[in-house]
Amino acid sequence: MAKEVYNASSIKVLEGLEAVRVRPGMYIGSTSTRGLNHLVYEIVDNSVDEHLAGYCDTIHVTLEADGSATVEDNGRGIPIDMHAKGVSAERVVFTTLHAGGKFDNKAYATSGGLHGVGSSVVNALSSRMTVRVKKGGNIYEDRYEKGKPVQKLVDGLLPVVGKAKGTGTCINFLPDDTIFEHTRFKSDDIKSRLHETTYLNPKLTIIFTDKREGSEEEVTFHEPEGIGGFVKELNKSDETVTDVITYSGEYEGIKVEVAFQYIRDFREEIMGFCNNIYNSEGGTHLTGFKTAFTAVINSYARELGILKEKDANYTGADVRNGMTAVVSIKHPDPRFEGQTKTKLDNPDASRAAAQVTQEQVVLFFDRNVDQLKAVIECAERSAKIRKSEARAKTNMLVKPKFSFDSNGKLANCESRDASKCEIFIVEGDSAGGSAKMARNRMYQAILPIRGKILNVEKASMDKVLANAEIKTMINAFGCGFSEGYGNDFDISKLRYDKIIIMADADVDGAHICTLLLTLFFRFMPQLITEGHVYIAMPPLYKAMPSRGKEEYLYDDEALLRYRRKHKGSFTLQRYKGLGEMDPDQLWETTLNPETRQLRKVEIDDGREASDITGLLMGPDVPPRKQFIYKHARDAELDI
Ligand code: TTJ
Repeated sequence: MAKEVYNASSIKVLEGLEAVRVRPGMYIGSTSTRGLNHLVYEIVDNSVDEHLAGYCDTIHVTLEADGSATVEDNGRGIPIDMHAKGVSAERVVFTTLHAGGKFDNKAYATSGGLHGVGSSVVNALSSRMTVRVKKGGNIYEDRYEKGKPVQKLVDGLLPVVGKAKGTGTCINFLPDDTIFEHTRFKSDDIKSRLHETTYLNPKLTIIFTDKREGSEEEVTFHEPEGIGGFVKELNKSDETVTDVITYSGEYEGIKVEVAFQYIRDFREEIMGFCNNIYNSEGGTHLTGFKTAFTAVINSYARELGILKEKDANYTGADVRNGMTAVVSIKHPDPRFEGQTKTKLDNPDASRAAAQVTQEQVVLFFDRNVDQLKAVIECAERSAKIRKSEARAKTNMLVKPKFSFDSNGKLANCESRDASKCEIFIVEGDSAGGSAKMARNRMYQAILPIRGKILNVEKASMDKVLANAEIKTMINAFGCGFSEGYGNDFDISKLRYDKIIIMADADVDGAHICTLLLTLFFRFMPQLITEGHVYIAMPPLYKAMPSRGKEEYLYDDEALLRYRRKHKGSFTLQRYKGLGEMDPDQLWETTLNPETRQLRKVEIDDGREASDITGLLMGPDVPPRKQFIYKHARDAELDI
């Protein structure tokens, strides 16, 4: 190995990259598939920055047959000349850890914050990496293994390995299988992220190629309509009630671009981007946009006499009812806060988004009153429902005539030690009956509910709340409920550590799951965020071999495994529903904490939820729904 690797500054560098290998999660979030895909984004974002600088219009992203990934652009090429440290500048880029300096390094002032400086991290986490730079008719090459340079330099500079026309950078890397749990990139996630990148950069083309055996494909992403096209795509399977409306402007050196459209559904999906990077926790750009938009719509509604003097203003949520929007800003010095550092924090971003919105939206609606009226109709529908929900809630709170167990269906447990208690919400009376017989009476409560009673349209949550079984459930939990966080809800009063939804693995079961999760998420979100909600996973099959022990199989994969492993003959019983199990079986497979399988309902950040849902449902579901569908679908697929 070349000597120069071991001079003083290099040793410091290697210690830096070693730190990345020791705690990879600190640098790429996780070592799951998500962290793995992140490696690709870290590299691609460098080429996108080169595009933003005006020098690159095409990026090739290739998942190679050998499991590595290649990113190639036609930019100016990473600088390869001698750096102050006595080696090629390229080597400095790939071996210097920028962490810590990420947010205040002016050299990266136009980058999105978390990206653009991660190439050394990717290097450190790759068992091998090859860098090729095309410049001045030559191809220069450098190579690394686990972040350490293995290419011999020529007087500190990269060797020429071939001739080339044009300029550009090409990186190939193989993720280290001793670091990552899995090393198979997930092409659907990568494709959707690359697609998103082309919406945000309408002059950029990204060509994605999968060369891995069995999943070969090539897709070209190019979206000349920009974020307007993005909104159109998000709404492609919805009934729209306005056009896609786009505007842009600049204020205090911050560029603001917005596209929005309303659909005929009770949902809101607003995505914020800063310097092309998605901010899953939102931030000041969204706050500014929302505040200004709400004010504009309220003042129009009064002007048009739709809101009378005695009427209260529409709330922000009313005004955004049915809105799909993308807010994309370019900021010279973005700052981030929040748990995952994905919440934009710059106060001037709020001012810029508000200013541009206030100006441009008024300009547009003044000339397009039909579009304005469609928006106000959406706000009006939301306000109506909001008021009826408030009424339903007051009714519940002032007349708690239902007792702890209003209709006698709850079979409560004996213990009052909440940390040990569980409540099973069971679909169907017959499964409920079996569960009551099978349970551990000390710690397990059973509440049967009937599916069809719950079958209420999503808009009429007040009806759901009026439902006796749901009342019983809310009373049983003991912590009240409230829209959003805070006020009436008190998690410390929760009577059960685990709330376990037990439903059949069919469409009705998934529907019940969806409704319950909707209800929890909307009125008792802390049940979910604090990890109290679970979905029971009863087995799909029981395999009974002619000799040997019978075995419960929880999914089709388990069945396949069983078939492969088990050569002799066996009888297979398929459970169509919980009702088919006798109490003993139900205890063993679903209730007994020692043997059962539970899926904990967890909240991912918006991005992950949207990725997964994108796969299953198409990218047209807002975050809350995404979350709910995700779990309901999981239930449908896996229970
Ligand atoms: C920097 O300023 C001088 C001209 O080149 C600029 C530059 O860095 N260009 C550049 C970097 N283009 N492409 C990259 C790049 C591409 C990949 C795939 C990965 C990395 C780390 C950088």
